Amino acid sequence: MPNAILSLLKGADNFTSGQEISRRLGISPAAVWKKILALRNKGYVIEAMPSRGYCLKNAPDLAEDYLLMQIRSDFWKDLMVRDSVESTNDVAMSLAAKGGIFPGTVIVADHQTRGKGRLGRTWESPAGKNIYLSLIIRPELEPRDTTMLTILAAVAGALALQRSCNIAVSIKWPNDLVISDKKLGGILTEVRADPDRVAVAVIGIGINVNMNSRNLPEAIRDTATSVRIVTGKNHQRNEIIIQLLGEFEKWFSILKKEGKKPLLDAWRNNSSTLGRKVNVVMRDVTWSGIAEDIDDSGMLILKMRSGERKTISTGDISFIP
Ligand code: BT5
Repeated sequence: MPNAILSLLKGADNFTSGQEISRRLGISPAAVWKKILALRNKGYVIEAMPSRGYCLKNAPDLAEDYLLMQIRSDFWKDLMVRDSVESTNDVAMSLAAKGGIFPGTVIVADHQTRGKGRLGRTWESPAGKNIYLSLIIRPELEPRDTTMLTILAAVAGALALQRSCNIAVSIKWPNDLVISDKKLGGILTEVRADPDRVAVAVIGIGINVNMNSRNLPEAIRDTATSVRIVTGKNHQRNEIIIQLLGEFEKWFSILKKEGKKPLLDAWRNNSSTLGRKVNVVMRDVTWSGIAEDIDDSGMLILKMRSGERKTISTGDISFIP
């Protein structure tokens, strides 16, 4: 449930008097003051002036009640922010497996102790800096179309970052968000599927937001970047998450109503991969060629030197200079 007093202050252009808040919420002025103090304890900056009342000046950069207040849609049903978890994907999957959790739930964490990438790799997840979140959805897709969810999340992530931080993020096939070929975000989609339908999908998205070069863990110092490193300033994680959820909802609805083409085109328009010479490694096999396109299921079409085309379902790309 959105915090009522926060919604009131956020909706006001300027100061709101204590009396007005008391009246609107049906509580005493002393109770209003108590709630203001509770919000301040959570890191909200609320100015209080005896003659004018209260004014919200600033919010913590990652806050559950702020996010709940901003998400006004029927698509997103619930959102929780946790201080520290092993992996938001694991939390989401186990909640979904227990039932009683709605599709449309978002799990966000400030820190992950066992953040994971594909194939059992580690996702570096230091506290207080970045976005780690998992979306629980019931996508009504056939299992073979699961890749579309990764495509969708990548498009939503790239557009959200372009809009909220004004940076030139692009998508590296299959699941990376990059700037100048350095990785700034990754997506890990996991599903529980019946034979003909995806029963539940958990889409995990990690975005490096406020890490600076000194905070970059040793393991990724040469290959990774963050929004802060690119823009030189800190960004509100709340605002990026709100944009991301908005873009995800929008593209999900386009996928349902208009089919895959608009989404695949949006992916192509934001791709850093297409048209470039690449090596694609899949387990112990490497293919080289030009990354020509993606097909209708999001697989990479590689044009090899022989002229032959190969369709690749997953792998890791490196660019050939
Ligand atoms: C991914 O895997 O890129 C998927 C990352 C998904 C992370 C999110 S966070 C929320 C949710 N909960 C989770 O536990 N996971 C998801 P992959 O393509 O396999 O890339 C992993 C590789 O990226 C690692 O082997 C490192 O080389 C590199 N890497 C690890 N942490 C990174 C980081 N923070 N930034 C950039 N690169 C990183």
